[in-house]
Amino acid sequence: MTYAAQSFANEHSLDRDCTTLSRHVLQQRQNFSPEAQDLSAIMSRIGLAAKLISRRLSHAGLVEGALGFTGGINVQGESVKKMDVYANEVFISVFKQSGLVCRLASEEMDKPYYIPENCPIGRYTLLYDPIDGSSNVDINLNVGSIFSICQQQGSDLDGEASDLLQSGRKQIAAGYVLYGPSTILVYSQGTGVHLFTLDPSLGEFILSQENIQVPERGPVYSVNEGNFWQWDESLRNYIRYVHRHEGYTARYSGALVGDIHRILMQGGVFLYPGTVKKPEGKLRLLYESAPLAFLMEQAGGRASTGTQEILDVIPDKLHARTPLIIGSKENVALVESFIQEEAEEREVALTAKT
Ligand code: P6P
Repeated sequence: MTYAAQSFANEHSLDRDCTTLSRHVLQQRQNFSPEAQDLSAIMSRIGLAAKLISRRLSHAGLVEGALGFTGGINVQGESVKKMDVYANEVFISVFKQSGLVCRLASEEMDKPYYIPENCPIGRYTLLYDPIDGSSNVDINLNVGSIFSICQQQGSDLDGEASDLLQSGRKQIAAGYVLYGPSTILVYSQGTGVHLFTLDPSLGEFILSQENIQVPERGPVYSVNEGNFWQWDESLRNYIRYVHRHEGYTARYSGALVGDIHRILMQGGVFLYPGTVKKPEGKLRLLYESAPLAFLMEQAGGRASTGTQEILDVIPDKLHARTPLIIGSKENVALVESFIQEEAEEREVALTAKT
């Protein structure tokens, strides 16, 4: 190989290895404004949190006290895993002395956590699910972290962080970390969806895929069919449809991030519908459905409650839940068509009675 060709190959390889999270944020903004620098620094710290959690997960079975339950119950009424607590504290620690993030809102904390030294200078809030799918932790299956970055609106003098109760379209950036065979970080700041892979030898997340587009339609439907009899008839009709038609395959891991990543990469639809007992469903809007919806829309897909775009939902409380139907445009539309059909039949029946 000529020197020039070798030099080009080296340059290309080096350039790729130097496309870290912080550099990519600035590249995407094509400027070095204070806002761009802030987001670059925030993403770099999220990357640090992901590395710390990935390191813990990679040998949790050898770490005293890393696995199992704490014996506590979180604000969601769920049993808390030791890894939930550890990961939550990691995110808090990486943003201390950052001057960037004043508030953190987490699935694991009833109220937002304020980092005094960062307030009020830091005008950003991180909303996150530190370990999503923690039921998988003790059996060494994939888990994830989900994050959303918002700009603080107003002074929040009462410490209620009521400005967080806003549409998901106000998010500045959002993403997730998937702790799988490799640890990857997928994010968007509104200019496409990009994937970084952790290179343990460098200790850096390196860009490995840019501008991911979810297929218009896909074969996968991802849902916990164990809840079948708790769903509305419309969702049961959708499941009957995919059971009876060629070209569909079921995949469900019990951990949202892994299931969503499969949909993002291969197409299809993930559903966590409401049930008769819990019409609002299980998944939380501000730090699960909304960040994932932001990503999916950026990738050319959709995310709906079944009757409303997820990104248009304005929550009434921090830990509000919504039903979630998310993925390829055509697959989401198919699910919605069953919901619409059922609603129309009910309307007709109601009209006939009156
Ligand atoms: P189910 C994990 O607890 C989680 O919040 C998501 O990661 C996952 O998609 C869902 O709940 C699984 O819930 O009811 O199917 O076990």
